[in-house]
Amino acid sequence: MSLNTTACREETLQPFKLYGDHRSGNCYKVALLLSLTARPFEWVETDVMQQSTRTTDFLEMNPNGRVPLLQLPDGRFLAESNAMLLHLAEGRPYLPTDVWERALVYQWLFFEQYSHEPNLAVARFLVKFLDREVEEAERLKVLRKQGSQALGVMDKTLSSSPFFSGGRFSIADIALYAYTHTAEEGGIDLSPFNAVRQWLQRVESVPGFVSMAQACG
Ligand SMILES: N[C@@H](CCC(=O)N[C@@H](CS)C(=O)NCC(=O)O)C(=O)O
Repeated sequence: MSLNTTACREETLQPFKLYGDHRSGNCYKVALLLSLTARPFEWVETDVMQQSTRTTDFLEMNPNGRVPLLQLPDGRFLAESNAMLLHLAEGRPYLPTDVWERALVYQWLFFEQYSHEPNLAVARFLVKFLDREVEEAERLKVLRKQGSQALGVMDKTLSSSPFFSGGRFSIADIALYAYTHTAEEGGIDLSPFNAVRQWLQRVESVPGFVSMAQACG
């Protein structure tokens, strides 16, 4: 059996399984890339509000108790959304082969997890899903300030480049799109960030792009 046949069997006969909550940007990142790369996958809705990621069965699959969780066609599990993006983009146009451009992808993936998502995603979660605008006012003030700073960093880069690495759409854009397009749901104003708003539209125009509602579920 040729290698190509093996790869084909893995991807067509045994679909990926993605455990995710349909409201989560981290889960959306992975569903979007699976769609863009035309891989069939089974979505397993895992409600974080119901603590479905903290059951004994789920912790068996991911001891960190979080979604997304990707089950590969061979049965192995992979946690962390950006690790999934890197794995699924290997050999695809969404991960540059040039070492510098690839380094820039890593730079933005780490930025997303340290400076961006912890502010934008948490602000959105507190406001939209926990309805704690009043109780968490002080915390939200800090999250919004830091979230706006992250958007400022993105805006500076995007004012001289259409995408984050090598002038081409990559998984860095997927990772950052996920919680940038929902920033205002957490009370973070996108209007000062012209280049970011134009980039959001560019991402949405990428061939094969699917929205969060279309991708997750
Ligand atoms: N760094 C992780 C973050 C994952 C994460 O925070 N997942 C949230 C949903 S967006 C979750 O599962 N929360 C449920 C919980 O903590 O119990 C990633 O990028 O995958």
